[in-house]
Parts: sequence; C-alpha cells; structure tokens
Amino acid sequence: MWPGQAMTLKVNKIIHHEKSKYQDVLIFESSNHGTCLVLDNVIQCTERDEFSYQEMITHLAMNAHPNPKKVLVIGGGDGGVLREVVKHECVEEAILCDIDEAVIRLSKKYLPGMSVGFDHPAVKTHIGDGFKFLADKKNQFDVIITDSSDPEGPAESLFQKPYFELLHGALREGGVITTQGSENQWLHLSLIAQLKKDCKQVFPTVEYAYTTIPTYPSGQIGFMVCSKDANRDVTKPLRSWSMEEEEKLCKYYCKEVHEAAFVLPVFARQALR
Ligand code: AAT
Repeated sequence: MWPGQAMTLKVNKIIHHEKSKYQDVLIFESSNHGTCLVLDNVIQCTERDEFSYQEMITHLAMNAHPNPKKVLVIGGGDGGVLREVVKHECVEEAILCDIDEAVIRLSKKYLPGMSVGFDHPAVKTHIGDGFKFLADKKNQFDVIITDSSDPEGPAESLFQKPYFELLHGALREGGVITTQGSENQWLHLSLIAQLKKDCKQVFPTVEYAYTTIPTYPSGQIGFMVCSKDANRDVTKPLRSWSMEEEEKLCKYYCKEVHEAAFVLPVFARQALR
C-alpha cells in the first residue's frame, strides 16, 4: 500500500512467528519501540506508540456520545482499544469481535499492557469475521469501533459501503462509530475521499480526524468518525475529563486534542470536502 517507501526498526529478537488461518503473525522485540506486533508484514502496534492510535480511535467516538453503555469493537485483537473503552465508567458491556484467535492468544502472552483490556468484567470476546458478526445485529450498540488492519487482506470488506450499512443498522439512535480510516493524508488521500463519500451515503454526520504515530506509514493514521444523529457535532467532545483525570487516564488524548484532530491542512481539507 506504500510503494517505494519503507521504515525500519532494529530487531533485538524474534519472539514468535506463525501463519495463522488468516495471516502471517510476527511478534518481535525491537531495540527502541518495545515489543511489536506485525500482521502480513505490516506493523499493527508497538509498545512505545500504540497509545496514540488506541486512545484516539476510542475516545473520539466515546466522547462524541452522551452516555455510551454498550460498545462493540471489530478487530482490535491486541486488546488496546478495550483497555481504553473500559476507562469510561458508563460502559456496561464491551464486546470484541476479531477474526483471528492467534492475535488474541499471542497478545495475551506477549503484550500484557494492551491485552489487560480483556480482563475487565464488562468485556466479552467473540472470534469471527466482523462483517458476518454484524449481519444480524440491529439497534444494539451506542458506539462501534472498527480497529481493523488495512484494506488488503482479511479486513477488505470492512472498508466498503455494505459494511457501513451494517454499522448503521447495528447502532442505537444517536450512536457513533469510528473506523481506521484508510491510512493517511500523505499516501491515500483519494482512498480516504472515497471512504468518506461511502460513509456519507449511509451516515448523516461524517468527519475525518487523524493522529500522529511514528510506526505507521508516514507517521500518521486517520479515522472516520460518524454519527446516526444529523445534529451531532462529533468534532467537539460531549463529555470530557478534568486535566488531572486526563493525565491519569491518557497519554495522548485530551479535549483539546479531540478538537484539533479534525483540523486538516489545506490540501486534505480540499480533497475531503
Ligand atoms: N489495535 C491496533 C492494531 C490493529 S489490529 C487489526 C485487527 O483486525 C487484527 O487483530 C486482525 O486480526 C483484525 N481483523 C482483520 N480483519 C478482520 C475482520 N474481517 N473481522 C474482524 N477482525 C478483523 C490495526 C492496525 C492498523 C494498521 C495500520 N497500518
């Protein structure tokens, strides 16, 4: 997805390598980014910078909802998004559906700082394809977060309009979604513009936000943030923590960063208008 471009991390040691039913799964210890999870040759998370992605994809949606009680995570097998979801005391139930048991099994073994999310009593885990899981879910969730790998591979269907229709149907009134928004503005602006158009055909409110993260391509990744509510301004948090709480709970997300994440440079603003 990023021809002619690469980034490298120094490998101290290979911790685990297997071919699961769906993908090549590699876990290695890097010299300066801690333990790293790689699927089909693409870095999914490193211990050093994962918080940026996991906090942002989670709290942008959670704080754009007045009272999220029932939350669904599609993908996210490392557990980091769950860890963030259960920081919201209003959450009564958080379900995670990842296609690959290997990611969950290996994260529990080698990425304890992320997989801690699975230990919360409100969490239930389902192994299966996110698209299929959503097919018979109607009117059930306040927030759905799609923390999926890139559109080439098992996550391909999670970037297309029929998937957004399923998400829309599975949300309760006033519900909010975030999805991994096709990488970033430097590399995939036309893909992002298409994704935004597809979302716009399904959701009345659609906004694009992004975060910085050194180990994703070009150091940046974006999210589509959509609501079923035409009057919801997802760019402003409806709920927020005090500065002390922010500093206890988060390392990247705060209310100012929430608003800033939607402010785009001119070339991206034009392309996504
Ligand atoms: N938490 C940050 C890491 C990810 S993990 C992406 C997860 O999506 C993986 O665990 C993978 O098994 C799961 N997945 C892929 N396809 C599906 C599917 N169809 N249904 C359910 N789960 C799926 C994301 C990193 C983003 C990388 C950016 N370059």
